[in-house]
Amino acid sequence: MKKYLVTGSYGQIGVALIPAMIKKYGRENVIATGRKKPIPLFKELDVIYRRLDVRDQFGLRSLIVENDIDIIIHNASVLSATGEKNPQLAHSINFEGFYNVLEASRELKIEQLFTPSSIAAFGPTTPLVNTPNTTIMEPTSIYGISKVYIELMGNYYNLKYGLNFRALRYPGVLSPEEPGGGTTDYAIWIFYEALKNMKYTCFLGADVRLPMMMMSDCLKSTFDLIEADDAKLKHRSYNVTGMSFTPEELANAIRKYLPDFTIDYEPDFRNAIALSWPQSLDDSAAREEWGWEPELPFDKMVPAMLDGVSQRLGISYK
Ligand code: AKB
Repeated sequence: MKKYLVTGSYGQIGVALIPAMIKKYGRENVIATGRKKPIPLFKELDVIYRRLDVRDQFGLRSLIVENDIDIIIHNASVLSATGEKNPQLAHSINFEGFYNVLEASRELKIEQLFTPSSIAAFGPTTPLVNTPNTTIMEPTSIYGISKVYIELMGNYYNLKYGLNFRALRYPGVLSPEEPGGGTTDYAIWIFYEALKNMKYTCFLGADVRLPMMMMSDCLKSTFDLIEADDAKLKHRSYNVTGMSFTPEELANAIRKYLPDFTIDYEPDFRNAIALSWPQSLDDSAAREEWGWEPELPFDKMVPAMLDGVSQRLGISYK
C-alpha cells in the first residue's frame, strides 16, 4: 500500500477527502496536515494529523522522510475571494507553498504529486462557453494566476525531471460542509440560508453561470486521475465538470422543495471574478484519456444538498 500526505486537509475538500482516503487506503497510510489544530472530525476518526505550514520547507521534508511518503495531494491554497482581499498571503501560500512541495517532490523522489487547479486558471480572454482543455489562460485574480503557475511548473518538472505531476481544474465543488473564501461558495450558502431563513441575498448576479460538481464527483475524479495509467495521459491538467447553472436557476430548483424561498441580488467584487470564469467546461480530454464521467446531475444535486445541509443544521424541511 502507498503512503499519502495531504496538505490543507481541513478545507472543504479535505474534510470529505480524508475520510474517503482512509476508507480506500487504510488509516495508517494517510497523513493529514494543516496549519491549525486538528478538527473534531479528524479526532473522531483518529486521523493521523501533523501540523504543517507548506511554506516551511524543512517541516515538509521531515514529514515526507519520516513517514516514507509516496504520493502527495497538495490541497493547501488561499481561494479566489480571500486571495483578492489579501494577495500577499495568497502569493506566499499558493506560489511559495507550491514551489516547496514541487521541489521536495523532485528531491525526495515522490512517486506522484497531485494538485487541484481550478476554473479560476481561465480568464476573460478565454472562450467561456464549453471552455476547451487547451486554450488561452490569462486569469485576472491572484488565485487564478497561482493556478496557471502550478500547472505550468508541474508540467515543466514533468518534462525536465520526470515528476509524475497531475492536476484537475475543479469547478465549484458542492457539499454540505461550510466552504470558505471562494466565489462559487454562494451555491452552498444558498442552501444554508434557504433552510434557516427561507431567503438568500446572493453576492453574484442572477444570470452568472458557472460550472460546478458535487463533492462525490470531485472525489471520484480525484481518485480516478491519481490511479490512471500514466501511459494513457496526454495532458498533465484536465478540465472536469458535473453541471452548470446560474443563481436564478438554482433558486428556482430549491423552490420546488421550499416554495416560500426567495432570493435577491447584491453583486459585490466576487461577481467580477465569476464573470471572468468559464460558464461551462469541455471535459472530453478527461473522458477520453482516463474515462472520466460525472455521476450526479443538477436535479439530483439539489435534494442531496438540502438533505445534507438540513442534517448539519438539525432542521427538517420535508
Ligand atoms: C473558488 O471559488 O475560489 C473555488 C474555485 C472555483 O476554485 N471554489
